[in-house]
Order: sequence, then C-alpha cells, then structure tokens
Amino acid sequence: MKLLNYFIFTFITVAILYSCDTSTNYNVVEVIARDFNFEVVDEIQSGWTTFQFENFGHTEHFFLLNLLPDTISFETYHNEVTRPFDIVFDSLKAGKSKAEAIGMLIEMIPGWYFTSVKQMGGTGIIGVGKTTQVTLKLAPGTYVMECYIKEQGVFHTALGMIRPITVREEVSDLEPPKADMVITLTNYKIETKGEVRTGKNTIAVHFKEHPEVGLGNDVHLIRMNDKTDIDDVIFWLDWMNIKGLESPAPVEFLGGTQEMPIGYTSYFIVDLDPGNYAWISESSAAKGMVKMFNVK
Ligand SMILES: [Cu+2]
Repeated sequence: MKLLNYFIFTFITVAILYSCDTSTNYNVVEVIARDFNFEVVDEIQSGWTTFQFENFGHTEHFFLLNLLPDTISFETYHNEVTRPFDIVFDSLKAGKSKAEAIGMLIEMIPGWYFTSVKQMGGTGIIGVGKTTQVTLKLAPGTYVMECYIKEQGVFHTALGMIRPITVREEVSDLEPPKADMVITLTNYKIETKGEVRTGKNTIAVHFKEHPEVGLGNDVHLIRMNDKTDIDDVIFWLDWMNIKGLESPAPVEFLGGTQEMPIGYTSYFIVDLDPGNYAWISESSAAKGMVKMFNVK
C-alpha cells in the first residue's frame, strides 16, 4: 500500500510540476483585445517573442508597440502624443483640411516623438473573432501598446486601448521562425519572394525603407470577395479620412505586421483558404503599396 501511495504521490507531484512548467511557452505572450482594452502581462523578456493576438471584441483591432526613450514616461506619451491626435481628428471632423491638420500635429507633438520614439512592430489589423501571431525581436525598455481603429469617430486609444508594457533585460531563448515567404517593404513597393499556400504560412517582413515623414511602411493581409472595391480599402486605411479606420472595415482583415526600424524583420502566421487576397500597406496604399494574389 505504501508503494502505491508513493507512486500516486510521485504521479501527482510530476503532474503538478508539469502543469506549472510554462518554460516551453514562456516566450509566447497572449494578448487579448476587447472593446476597448488589451489584456496582457505587464512585463515580458527581451529578444525574440511571439505574440498570440486574439480579438474578442465586436470590431477590428490591432496592436502597435512604440519604444519610449528612457526619459519619457507612458503618461507623458499619452498626454503629449496620443491626445493631440484626438484634437486634430476633431478638427478634421469640424471641417479643417488635411494640410491644416498636419500643420496642427507638427505644432502640437513634441520633437522627441519624431526623433526618439521607435515603432517596434505589432500585428496587422484583424477582424472580429480572429487570431493572429507575430514574432518580434525587442530590446529592453518601456513600450506603449496601442490600437487606433475608430469607433463612432473616436480612436480606440481614447477609449482605453493604450497601455505600457515593460521589456526586461532578461533575454528569451526563442529563435526566429523559418519563413515560407519573405516580404520586403520599400518606398513604395511590396516585394514578395516565395509562395503562400492553403493552410498555415509563416511570412517574414523585412523593413528596407520608410517614408521620410508620417507612418512607416507596414503590411496587412485582406481577403477580397466579388464586392470588394480596393479603392474603398485604400480610402479606409487613411486615418485622416472621416470614415478612415472607422469600424466596420469594408473588407476582411487577417493580420500582418506594424512598422519596425530599417533593417529589422518581423514574422507572422497566416492561415489561408483558397481565395483572392491582397497585401496592403496602411501608410502608403494610395501610393501603390497593394499587391493582389490568389490562393488555389
Ligand atoms: Cu482597437
């Protein structure tokens, strides 16, 4: 009987230890998007990290990570960078031109934002109920996680989809994944090497060039149907249009990646059915950064 107890005790101990051992998944960080906040741990390791992003909301969401300089707090960023965008968008709604709005932004946003805040990637936009994965290499520091889709003319950042996340000195042991396709982003082209197929595909995105001013080059995946007008999607991706980035989107968004500095690579996974798709950039879709393709 003692031996049986010993085996039961050992079995339970091993089972408990195994269930507590999250080391194999330690570098996978779950991010849940709700209307309107992010559920995610406060601190993660540096180095390569995979973010599993799940949209539990009733509208499109994404996340972008901004690395803050050491001297700038999350609150300062929120007050001095995010809030001016709300004011400027209100002025667009009130009839100001895009040129006037850009002038306002340059006047209101402090110089340190343009010189010292780095966009360090994130997920592309995903629709309701969708999940995506993005793998990024992050240096230690304080990051701002944000989503600026709009709900009834208000950015999600203003509704609560903005929060700090700390990346620690401790480095993860995750290796970057092997890619099925490589996308290179330049001004203003989406170049692809390799092919995507039905099922799961890992896409590497290499950031080779960015526009001198404004948003950096990023890439999103859309699934098109017979009713999709690509010009509607291009119009929708410009936040300065009153109905731009306002949910619901005119097309299904399946992920992608936000901008990173030149020389960086971001990885994401897409799960494809046969159909018609396009890679499209938020920053420069109107300048030709759209690439349609078909999956058989
Ligand atoms: Cu959102």
